[in-house]
Amino acid sequence: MYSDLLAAAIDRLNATKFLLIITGAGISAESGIPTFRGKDGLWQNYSAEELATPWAFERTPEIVWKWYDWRRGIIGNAEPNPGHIAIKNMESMFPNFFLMTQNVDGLHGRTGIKNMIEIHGNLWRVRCTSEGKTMMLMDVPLKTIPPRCDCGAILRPDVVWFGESIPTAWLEKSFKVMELCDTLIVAGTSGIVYPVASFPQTVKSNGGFVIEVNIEPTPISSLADISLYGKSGEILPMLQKGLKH
Ligand code: BV8
Repeated sequence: MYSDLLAAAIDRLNATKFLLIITGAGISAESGIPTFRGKDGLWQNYSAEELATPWAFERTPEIVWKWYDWRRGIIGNAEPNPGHIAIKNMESMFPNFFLMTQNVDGLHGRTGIKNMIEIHGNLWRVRCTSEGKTMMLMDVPLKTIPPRCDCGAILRPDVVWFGESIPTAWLEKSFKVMELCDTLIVAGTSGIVYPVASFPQTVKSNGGFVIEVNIEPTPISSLADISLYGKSGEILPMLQKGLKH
């Protein structure tokens, strides 16, 4: 029924008091959303520097805005997949649980999960470039590209771009849960983008147990205690079904 590695991961989870999960774009791949660095990746036709940076937005706001509109068009038709659902189900199966996602697509939030931070922001939210206040894009009149705040300043996607620091509050929360968790599941991330790429090592150094879920080996594989190679939409539900909690 289960491979030995899957059975070992389930044994570990059944002994876990605080489960931390970190996800990346791979968890949304089975919802039809292209990943960043895969063969059909989002970055394939563009370089991150051209689009996901503050200086790109300053130089060509319309191009950057339209790239996010294109992505919202794809994401708007996507549904959370069994991997997202399994994570939501796990939330109530552990004494303590926390999800940290790098994804900006909002799919985890659509499962109703509560204990979560979207550490790179959310592309359905926008932020005033002058006042810093945020609002949902659906509440903004789209008269111009990019749209403008009622103060007149242009609005930007409320995401963390390359070269931008992750908000301190989110970083502080991240380091707290990495200290407290006894098991980390890291699913669907290439382990390339910092500072999140360093988080599995931080959990390891804190004495935590690391379970990796990915379709292929990544830089995280060398430090993971268990690497489960396969689709997150298949593996995460199998892990969840094996839980006794
Ligand atoms: C920071 C939001 C301090 C926007 C994203 C030079 C100048 C400036 C900075 C740097 C620099 N060099 C390095 C840096 C640091 C930089 C960085 O790490 N760069 C990398 C490329 C080397 N990091 C930053 O800039 C961060 N801030 O460091 O602040 C600072 C400040 C000033 C100057 C210096 C430092 C901010 C990083 C956040 C960037 N924002 N997104 C947007 O999305 O539009 S990053 C983007 O990549 C997404 O958030 C994405 O989630 C994230 C990580 O990618 P993954 O999620 O891992 O996706 P990927 O496609 O790579 O991998 C998918 C994986 O899934 C693969 O492994 C695949 O095998 C697997 N998979 C596929 N299908 C499945 C699957 N697995 C399971 N099942 C499947 N079905």
